[in-house]
Amino acid sequence: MTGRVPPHRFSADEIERALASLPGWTLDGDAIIREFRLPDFAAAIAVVVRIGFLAESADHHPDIDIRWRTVTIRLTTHECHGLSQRDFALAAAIDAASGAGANGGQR
Ligand code: HBI
Repeated sequence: MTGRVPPHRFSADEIERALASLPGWTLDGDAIIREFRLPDFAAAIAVVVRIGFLAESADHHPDIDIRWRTVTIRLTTHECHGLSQRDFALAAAIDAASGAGANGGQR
């Protein structure tokens, strides 16, 4: 534990508003998820490495599922048992790092 104050847990309204600016991300229980389809396995691994560095610098860590060239990212905040600003901030950074931009990312 770091002694940090747990982040604010977003309400359903706050989640809806935050998701409106993150096309491609969907709500899955207490998490948001997005699937990225890359050209091949090596590209998928490269994206995962970029996400890994982002996660470390944010001190916020997604669940990552790699299946051949499909990478599924799942974000939730353990500290508040729900979704927080940390999830949506990292989701936006992941979109930028994946080259997916704000409009789909499915290749
Ligand atoms: N990652 N997804 C996620 N959720 C957290 O609450 C979290 C994390 N990574 C690090 C982290 N919390 C730590 O800051 C605390 O557990 C100390």
